[in-house]
Amino acid sequence: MSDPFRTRVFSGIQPSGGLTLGNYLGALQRFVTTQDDGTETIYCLVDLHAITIWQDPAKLRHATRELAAGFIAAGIDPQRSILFNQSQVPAHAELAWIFNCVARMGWLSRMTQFKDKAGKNRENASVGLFAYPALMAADILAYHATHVPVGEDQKQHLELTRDIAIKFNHDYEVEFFPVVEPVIEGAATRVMSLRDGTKKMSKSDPSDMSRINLTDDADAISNKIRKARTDPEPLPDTLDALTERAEARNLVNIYAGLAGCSPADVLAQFAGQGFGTFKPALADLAVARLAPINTEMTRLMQDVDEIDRILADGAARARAIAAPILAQTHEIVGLVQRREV
Ligand code: AQP
Repeated sequence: MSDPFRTRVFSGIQPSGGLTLGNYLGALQRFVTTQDDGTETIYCLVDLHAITIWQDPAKLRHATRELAAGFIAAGIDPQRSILFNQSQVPAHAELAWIFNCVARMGWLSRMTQFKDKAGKNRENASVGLFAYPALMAADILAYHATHVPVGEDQKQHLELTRDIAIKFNHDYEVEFFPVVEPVIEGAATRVMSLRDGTKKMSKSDPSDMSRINLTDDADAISNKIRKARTDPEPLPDTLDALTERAEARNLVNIYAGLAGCSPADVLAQFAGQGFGTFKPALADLAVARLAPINTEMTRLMQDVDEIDRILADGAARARAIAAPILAQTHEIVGLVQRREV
């Protein structure tokens, strides 16, 4: 298909807890550089996704505002980017319904995130958790977004977004929805738990020691890095030698992500040194990068009305883009709409 769509970046993060270092390195840090490149950027706090697993209402409201504060503290400018929470723009849920009718049960059944989050008791998982990727496709395609920066874990969902766009275009004989490009880049596209190098660092992991939160203070960050699981060997001088050392590899990748260099550069600097040297260096770097964000988040959270005003303004701008795309979708599908007379 020819590419008639202008470059527009969309991405989101769930307010299902506080921001982690994984969210920061895998997503947020890159959201800022994309905005600063001058690309049109739309960033969404995906609260409708968060409730696919039960959330305490007061905590959800707090987490949504804190997430907005985290975006702004990390460098998202709500004038240059559109920043809003998903539930304020009805087009997401409306388009998701249409995509529920395009996506196939078999496609959704293969999603590893559903399998992981539903666990053994799938019969008891919410229908929303199963349909999550169709809502994610709607988030993106409601804006005709062309590029989606995400961490490695979202790759499969983005492939499904592409499949939905292709099937919709095919079934209705149109070239209406763009086939989006995932943007998975950088040294830390998959930050792992500090307690288990085979598990993703996650905001909903029951162990707080498994992750660094953007709200952690300097002491907490240093303590978590000091206690991070590692092995007794010194750091090697090649990446290949880290293949079987998941925890060591993770800390090297985190260092590279925070320093803006490659894991090979990190090894060039620290090869032959043990974790007694490397961990304090990593802790200093993490504190230097994250403490200013933490301070700014705390300041922003003192004016919740201002955060709500920013989200309402972003939502109005988002609705203005999504509404005509949804109306055209209705027209293509054959849903009769009220006409102006
Ligand atoms: N560990 C990670 N490493 C790199 N990137 C990550 N992302 C999440 N965890 C890591 C990226 O952050 C963005 C937002 O993710 P999300 O909040 O929508 O959902 P998630 O991927 O399910 O993140 P969490 O922290 O694991 O949340 P919970 O625990 O609620 O499921 C995405 O771009 C994601 O790739």
